[in-house]
Amino acid sequence: MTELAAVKAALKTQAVETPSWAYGNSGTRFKVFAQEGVPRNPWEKLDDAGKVHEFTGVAPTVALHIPWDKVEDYAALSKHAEQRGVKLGAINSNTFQDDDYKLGSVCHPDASVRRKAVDHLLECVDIMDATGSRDLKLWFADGTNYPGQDDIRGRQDRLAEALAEVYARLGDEQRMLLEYKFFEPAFYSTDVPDWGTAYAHCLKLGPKAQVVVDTGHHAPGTNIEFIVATLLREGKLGAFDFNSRFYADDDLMVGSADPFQLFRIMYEVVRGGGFTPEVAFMLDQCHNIEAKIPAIIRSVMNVQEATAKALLVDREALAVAQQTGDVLEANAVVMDAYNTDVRPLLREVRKEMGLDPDPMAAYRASGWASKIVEERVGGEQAGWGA
Ligand code: PSV
Ligand code: MN
Repeated sequence: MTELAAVKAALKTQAVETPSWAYGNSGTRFKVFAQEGVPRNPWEKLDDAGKVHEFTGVAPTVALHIPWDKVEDYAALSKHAEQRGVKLGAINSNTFQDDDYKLGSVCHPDASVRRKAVDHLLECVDIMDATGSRDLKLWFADGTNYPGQDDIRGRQDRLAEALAEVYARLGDEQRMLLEYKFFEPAFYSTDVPDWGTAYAHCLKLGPKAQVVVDTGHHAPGTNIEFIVATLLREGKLGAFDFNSRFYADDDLMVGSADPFQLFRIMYEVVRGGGFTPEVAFMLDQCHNIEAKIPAIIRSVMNVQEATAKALLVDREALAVAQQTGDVLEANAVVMDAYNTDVRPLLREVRKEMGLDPDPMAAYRASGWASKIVEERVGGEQAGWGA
């Protein structure tokens, strides 16, 4: 196989998981702007996710968020997804929206609140059994706002205990993905603030516990690709939550703020052998002011473009330059790949996959946007928190 054929073959295997919550209404703490045609339930979210996959060919799974996507019959939901060409993906837990969780969930000082939180996580594993999902994704809003508010170290013990109970409940093929975030909603201390804390917990738990890198969850200037390289080297990179940020956890379209960073991250993924199904490539975004489905299509395409560029890095030439200390040449090799216009290549890949080469135009021409505006009237639109 020529090198270009190998790059194309790799691109055809790409899988980007889209989040159910990105299809619903969302906003900031100031205002949620409703859009016409937004899904009213998990079934309609899957209808939209099916469209993203239909036009991109590389978004075959959809992450659910419990309880927002709770249904009576998960087998029926899985079937509904499959009829739309997609499958159910990671199950995201929610231990941050009940009054009980004011002082935390699994790290709460009160054992009865911890029990409630752990029971929710166990319920999520039950749902995984029903949906056939591999991954349980955990993000905790736990932390403190004031020095002295709680015992920072004691909270780590409570976290470890809760995670161990859930870990023990996982089936052979199931995994726990632990996500970190450096701040918010707690501002003084956060219980899983960084990759080191997540890694330490996952290491103790065992091989089924893996770290999630949410690209929006780092302080400005953080070298995220270094974290990716390190976690891959340690066999502990389980997943990405892709998005872009300008200031904080902005959850904007991945690749919109800093496509070069996304390329650098994807290069370390490729370099570290992480471009496999063992690493879940998920979006964690919200579309507050832009149309949701095309924004998700655009995001998937941005990931594809960064991946194509990462795959195009001439690694042999790079190794020679690095070995001989040719700093300028090494940097030039990386920049050559980054500066390549990969859009023609991706258009070819799509044609070979039987897709329209321009997913954005194909979606626009499909009439889906006006169909859902016409049909989805009445009922309550899904949104962040519902
Ligand atoms: C909150 O920061 C958050 O965006 C986390 O990144 C989770 O992955 C997501 O919500 C869904 O719970
Ligand atoms: Mn996330």
